[in-house]
Amino acid sequence: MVETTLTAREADVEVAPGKTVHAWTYDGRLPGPLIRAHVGDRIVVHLKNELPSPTTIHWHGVRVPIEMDGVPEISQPEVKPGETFTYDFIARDAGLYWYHPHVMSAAQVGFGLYGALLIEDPSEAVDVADQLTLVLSDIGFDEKGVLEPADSGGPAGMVFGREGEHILANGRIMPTLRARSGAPQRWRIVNAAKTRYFLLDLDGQPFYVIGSDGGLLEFPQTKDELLVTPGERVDVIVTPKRPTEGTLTLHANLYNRGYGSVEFRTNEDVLRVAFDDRPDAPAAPLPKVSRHFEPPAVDGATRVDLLLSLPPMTATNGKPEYQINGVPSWKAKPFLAKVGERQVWTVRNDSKYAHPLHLHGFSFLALDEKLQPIHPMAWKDTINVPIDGTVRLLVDFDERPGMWMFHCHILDHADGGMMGHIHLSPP
Ligand SMILES: [Cu+2]
Repeated sequence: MVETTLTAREADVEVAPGKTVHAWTYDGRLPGPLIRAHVGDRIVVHLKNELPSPTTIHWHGVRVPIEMDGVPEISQPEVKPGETFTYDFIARDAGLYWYHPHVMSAAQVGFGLYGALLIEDPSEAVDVADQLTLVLSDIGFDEKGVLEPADSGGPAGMVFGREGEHILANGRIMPTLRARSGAPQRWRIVNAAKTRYFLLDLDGQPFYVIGSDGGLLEFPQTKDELLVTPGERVDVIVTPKRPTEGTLTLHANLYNRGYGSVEFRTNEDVLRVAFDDRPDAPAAPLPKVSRHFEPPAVDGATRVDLLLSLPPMTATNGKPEYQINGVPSWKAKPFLAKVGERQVWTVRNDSKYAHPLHLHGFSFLALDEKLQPIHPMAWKDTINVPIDGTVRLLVDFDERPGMWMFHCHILDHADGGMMGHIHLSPP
């Protein structure tokens, strides 16, 4: 059993030498503490709320019972200031997951409330000695260290999705990672930013991708750039090699997720890799990491169509609203599913902004336009739906009935209406 207490409270945290933010934190830390467990462990987390606002914890990507999903008024009551709530569930699947509030999510995540949960399966050991969990995020604050208000920019801020000005890697602005040149490192990365996309580039050195949201891939895939959208995780092996200039930089390249994301901007930096004095490690083949997936049959699966939109003239009280199938979340009726049912969702994006769609409680497989699995197969719970793009996914609803949410993980978009529910009923 892994048992811990997380105290949600305000704290001054140093994000760079001499630069302090008065952030919202778990245990005074940014990001919150890394929770580590093994498959089969029981995880018990006592949340103490010392914030001036109600909160909860959502265990992003974890197959928890609905009572542990952290959605107020659906799975649990809000945890009010001064109260505690105990989360208690079994770690069923290996992978990097993360935790964050599901109350005023855009505000609370943007203020600093997030942390990683690493669930390991000893039988899936990957032979790489140097391992790092990397929580990427961003934060906005003024010269006095006061957080940028959650409603900055008004309705236009919501439509775009608010990004914090400063990129953080494990809570630090542009930290330095020390490495031995030529020695492989395993980086498990989560994008915990409320809006920002990270298109990662290690000065052109390749990423050997071995895992995704829900653990290992069917087989590894080498990439020069790595897109990690809000809520997503990637598991990669990098072999940083000393360049002639001495250090490497992990950049966040521009990705067009809608107007304002590439205009008037340049690439930004995430962290620096510096090399110690040891000679280059001898070249060695990268570990062969694979995983068996049952090829999914789509015959007999229930078909569900989702249309993501931002109608130009629609408004509730004069404000723009994001919609799924023509309605914002506050007017939506739940989608329906039965325990044991297989569904194939076709999600079309008609909004001129990209959206990382997240399904609570269940993982899915991405399919191509012929409804065949996209290889390498991967368990996903968050998937990017590009501008004018369509994604297709297959989901099996297992034995956990309840009201489960799905929403854009640009949390301003979720607050702005791009959210829905699935009522999963017993067979
Ligand atoms: Cu969105």
